[in-house]
Amino acid sequence: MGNQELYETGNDNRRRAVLVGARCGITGEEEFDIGMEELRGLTKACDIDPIFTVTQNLSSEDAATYIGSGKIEEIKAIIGMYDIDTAIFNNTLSPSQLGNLSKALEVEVIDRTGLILLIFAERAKTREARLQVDYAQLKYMLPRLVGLRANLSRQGGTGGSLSNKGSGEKQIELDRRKIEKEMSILRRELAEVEKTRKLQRSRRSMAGIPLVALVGYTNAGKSTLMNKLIDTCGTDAGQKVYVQDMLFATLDTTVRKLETTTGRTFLLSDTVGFINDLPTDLVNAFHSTLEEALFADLIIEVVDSSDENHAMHSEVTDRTLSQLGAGAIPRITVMNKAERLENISVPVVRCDKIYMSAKSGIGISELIALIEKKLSESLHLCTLNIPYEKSGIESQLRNSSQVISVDYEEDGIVIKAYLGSEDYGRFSEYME
Ligand SMILES: Nc1nc2c(ncn2[C@@H]2O[C@H](COP(=O)(O)OP(=O)(O)OP(=O)(O)O)[C@@H](O)[C@H]2O)c(=O)[nH]1
Ligand SMILES: [Mg+2]
Repeated sequence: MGNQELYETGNDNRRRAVLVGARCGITGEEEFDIGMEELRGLTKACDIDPIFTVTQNLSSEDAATYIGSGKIEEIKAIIGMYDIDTAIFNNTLSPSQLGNLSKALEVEVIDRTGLILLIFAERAKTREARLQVDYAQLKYMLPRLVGLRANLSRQGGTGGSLSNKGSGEKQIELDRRKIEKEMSILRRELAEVEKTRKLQRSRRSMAGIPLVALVGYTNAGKSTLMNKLIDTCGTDAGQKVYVQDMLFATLDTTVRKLETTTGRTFLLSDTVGFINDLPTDLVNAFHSTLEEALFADLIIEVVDSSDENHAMHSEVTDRTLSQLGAGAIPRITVMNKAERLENISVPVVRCDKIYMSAKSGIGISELIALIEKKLSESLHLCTLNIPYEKSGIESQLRNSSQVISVDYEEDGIVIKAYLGSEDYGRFSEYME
């Protein structure tokens, strides 16, 4: 059983791919279709033209080649007919399946994990992201050296495969031991970078400025919203982030300081988006980047409300946040791109959910009001009266809270400040 679909004739200069998906056992039909559509998006994000798609229903996967021998012949015919140079599988292939398929199909074979790694390798810019991607690539390559080498020799060392791109180009010639050595060096460097990130984080929390983290499915509009918020209340003009209609436009974490018209300051972070079936190795590799959400005082979940699969996207976001241990952090849900919805005239605020349009800026002031409201729920605006003999508390508060005003009165120092829960408990005896 199965079917085929021709997409487009493709661009002459780009690589041309046949996309292959096998629906095995429990996967529902709808979920499978969404997965295949996403694979197309990932392929394009990698600058490869998806020319043809082949799908198949399987009761169980073939241990040697995942799909059966009949299907292999069918795909080989398509490859010949449409001048295709790459076969991209939506399934995760075992090292031997990858090697066998590469031999049988006589084109480069990439699976979903390999494809996401290629995109990440292309986009990673900061040192931390580069180290994380390099590490994940080596880990992926290690058990697949034979299959990947077959890919490489076929291409004569040119093209844009995992096996010969960026760090991969050198690594494929190295033997297993060399790769392992490289991985241990990267692990050490990553540990250093993570230490720096932790230090930055603790400095930020010492400064008492709350952190608001943008999270959500890839392409939902997080970076667009970040830029709109920077436009509206940024303290450093001109420091915009990258926006693109493609999956995984953002891989690095950016943090900006914002100040609202009412004088509330907060830090806003934009980071890598989530996707269904994000390979575990990548979640692990990007843990320190994704962890940014874990230390947030408030999470803004950005959803592309115009995407018919937005409910599934939200589920994935929820699941990923819980896995990271960030499930209980207060949250605002931004139903973005809502100008595309017919039955809603933006903006609409419903409790902690807002229907808005980050691109046009409609709803931005309502969102800022919502952020201020949620932040003040987690922070307490207090007036404290500190006796002069305890004046050390003033500098403690300046370090750990957001101080609004300080007045030196006759009977003590009167301080107005937003206190986090910890300080709120610690200094409650001085509250008026
Ligand atoms: N129609 C419409 N498009 C939007 C809106 N917000 C963002 N977009 C578009 O959606 C696409 C993705 O936007 P990004 O801001 O890059 O999305 P992201 O969530 O940062 O994506 P990744 O970094 O890839 O995870 C871009 O083409 C934006 O122009 C909106 O409110 N309405
Ligand atoms: Mg982005």
